[in-house]
This record gives sequence, C-alpha cells and structure tokens, in this order.
Amino acid sequence: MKKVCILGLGYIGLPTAAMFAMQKLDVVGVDINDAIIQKLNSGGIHIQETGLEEVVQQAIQTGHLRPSLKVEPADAFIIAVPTPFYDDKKADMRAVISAAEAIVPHLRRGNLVILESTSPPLTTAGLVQPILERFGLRAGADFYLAYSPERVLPGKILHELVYNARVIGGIDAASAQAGRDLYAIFVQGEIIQTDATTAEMVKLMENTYRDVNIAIANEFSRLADRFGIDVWEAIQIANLHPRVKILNPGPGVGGHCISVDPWFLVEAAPDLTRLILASRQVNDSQPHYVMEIVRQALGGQLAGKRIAALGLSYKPDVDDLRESPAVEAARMLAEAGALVTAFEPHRPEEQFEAFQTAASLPASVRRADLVLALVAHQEFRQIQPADLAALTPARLVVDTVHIWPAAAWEPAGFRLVELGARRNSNYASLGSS
Ligand code: SAJ
Repeated sequence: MKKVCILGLGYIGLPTAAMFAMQKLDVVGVDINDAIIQKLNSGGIHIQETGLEEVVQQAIQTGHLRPSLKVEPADAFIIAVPTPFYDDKKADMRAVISAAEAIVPHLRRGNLVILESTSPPLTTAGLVQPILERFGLRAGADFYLAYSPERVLPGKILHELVYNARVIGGIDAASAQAGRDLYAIFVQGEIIQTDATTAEMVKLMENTYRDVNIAIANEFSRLADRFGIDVWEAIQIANLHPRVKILNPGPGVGGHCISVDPWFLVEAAPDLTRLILASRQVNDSQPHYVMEIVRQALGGQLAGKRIAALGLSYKPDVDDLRESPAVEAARMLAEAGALVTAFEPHRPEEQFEAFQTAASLPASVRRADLVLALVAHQEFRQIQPADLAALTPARLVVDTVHIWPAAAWEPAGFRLVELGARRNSNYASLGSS
C-alpha cells in the first residue's frame, strides 16, 4: 500500500489523511471546496480540533499529504463525505454518490475502496457497489470494497482514531482483510472484521442506543418536574445500582451524529422503529420544554423579557453548532417574544438571524432579567454567583445542565430554577441539593 486518496476533508477525512501521511504514505486529500484546499495550502485548517492543525501542516510540509480538488489513481480510496438529512429526515446521499462516481474513472484492478460516511443499512452493497462497477470491474473479483465507520468523539479525534476499536465490514472476506491491512498502518485499537451491512448497523446502533438512553433521561426530567423531585439526585441514587447507568438530561441532543443517525433506521424500516422514533421526538422536543421552564420561571410571560442565554454549541467545550439544541432553545425563546442575548465562548463572533449575540459574558448579562445556562462549558461551571451578581441586574437563573448548585446560588441572592429539579414547595425544605 503506497498511495491513498481520501475524498472529503472534514472532521473525519482530514485527520484520517493526516494519520496515513504521518506513516509516510503518499496521501491525496480531495475536497470539492476550493476554499478548504486553499486554506490547507496556505498553512491553516478550516476546522477546530485539538492538535489537528500541527499534524496536518506537518504532513503537508513533508509532502506526504497533498490537498487537491481532483481524485487521482491510488491503491486505496476512502470516502469520508457528509451524509446529512433533508428537511423530511430522509438521508441525503448525494455526496456519497458523487464521491463514488468520481472514483470510477480511476479505479484499477486490485484497488481497495472504503466507505466511512455514516450511512443507512445496505448502502455499501446497494448504492456504492453498483456505481463502482459501472466501468465493468466487479467488487470482490476485481477490487476490494468495505465499510468502516469512524467512531471518534469530536474534541478527541486524534487520540480515538488511533486507539478506538475499529470495525471493517467487507463486501467479502478478502475485502475486509484488505481494509484491515490498510487501517492497521495507524490503528492500535482492536480491528474487527465483519460484513459490510453489519458494520453499517454497528455504527447506527451505537448512536441510536445513546439517543434512546438520553431520551429516557430527558423523560425522567419531565416526570421529576411533574412529581416534584430532583431528577439529578434520583439519577445519582439509581446509578448506585450495579446494572443501571442513566445518562444526563439536558436541553436536547445535537451534533451531526446522534441526532441524525437514528433517522437512517427510521427511514429504512419505519414499521420496526417505534421506540427509536419516539426517542428522537422526545429529544427534539426538549428545547421546547426548556422554553416552557423559562416561561414558568418568569411567571408565564416571555414577551419583552431579557434573557442571557449562556452557551450555543451542541455539547460542552466544543465550538460545533450543528443541530445544537441550545441554538434551538434560544431561537424559540426569541420567537416567543423574549429579547435573547446569547454568548458562546467558543464562537464569540457568531451571528444569528433569530436572536442577538454578545462577544463576552458581561455583555450578554448586562441588562438581563434572567440568566439561562444551556451548555455545561467549563467557563460557565466556574462562574461564582457573587461575580455574576456584580455583572447583572438579574436575580433569576435557569440551569438546564446542572452546573450551578442551589446551595451556592441561593445564599448569593439568586432564585435558581433547574431543569428536572423544580421541587414542590412542600418538599423544598427536605432537599439536600
Ligand atoms: N447528551 C446529553 N446527555 C448525555 C450525554 C450527551 O444530553 O448524558 C447530549 C450532548 O449534550 C450532545 C449529544 O447528546 O448534544 C451528543 O453528544 P455525545 O457526546 O454523546 O456524542 P457526539 O455526537 O459528540 O459523538 C457521538 C459518539 N457516539 C457515542 O458516544 C455512541 C462518538 O463516539 C461518535 O463517533 C459520534 O457520535 C459520531 O460521529 O457518530
């Protein structure tokens, strides 16, 4: 294996290209976006990921990684393009289709093609294989074809690419073996070989499992509010059971993976996915639930109220805004008439149509009636109530991510309303949190 051509230089394609380049393979990194190629060639990178810029730039400077707009002949081709969904939640496979089509003219006997993009079941065999076979070569007989999903966590991509277990699903056993030989060049985690459709399902099952488990945590938070208990306390106690591990409720599920992938299963088999669909609906409606908590905290009135919304990214300590429930909650509050000023410390300059943003914490809270925590960023966890009190006239805070203990905030003069912990007044005095 000497030369690898990687199609799609996003969150997965770019670090993967850098990994192969660091092992001194000849890597062509292809993207259809000229701005990305120019940025890479001028010494930068277009995404934020810890440690990535150094590795990519080193790979480019040593000549092992060559960014390009064009696919060229190689020993192996890796497709790492996005698979988003349309407004109706059906998978948008156009990028996978055009990537496969771009490979066809360069495909030679003995080549290996790997699809990495998260895809509905049967994509490798049913969609990609027929495209690659257009010029007469046969998958299995003439070239190898496999599916290998990335399973890395944004923020930890470089480490997890190397050390996570990796599954390779071949169109046949020889293809799985060829895929293994390729990834073994830099992967130190276990490499498991299986068939292509199993590998597709593994990826979808992992993220769906997490989505369903977050949905039950969110539903528990609503039940806790109904029955006047503190869900965080209840979860902590329940999790003492050796076989129970309830996840955290919050403003909903975002990102480009967990909030997207379950839809691929719902689309592929709507008659078999009632639980998966219901979980998606629970998680997708959580921003609305947050809006209702805020409305109640403000005595039923949102119109004209000034809300400082802290955090917009889809999860703590990242700059990624894709499918973010925090953005959704801020938008809903603004559309209900509240005057929202949001602050995202990882993207202080970002602008939104639906609501205002501020470039700093003091600017966001300066005139607020209510301060709303939407993301558990480190910098928000560390806020001291007395410091905030000096920055804002607001004495009402709503915490949707359990970062501000009532024991610290109430003595400082704040009323704290927490998602999943709106105790009945009868029991308030019994609360330990
Ligand atoms: N969330 C909760 N409660 C929790 C945990 C998470 O509300 O207890 C929310 C987060 O705030 C966020 C969303 O869920 O909005 C997803 O965050 P995450 O950290 O669970 O996952 P991602 O989307 O950043 O990355 C996931 C990972 N998959 C799993 O953990 C099963 C990662 O390994 C995958 O590579 C990635 O999806 C992917 O690309 O598919």
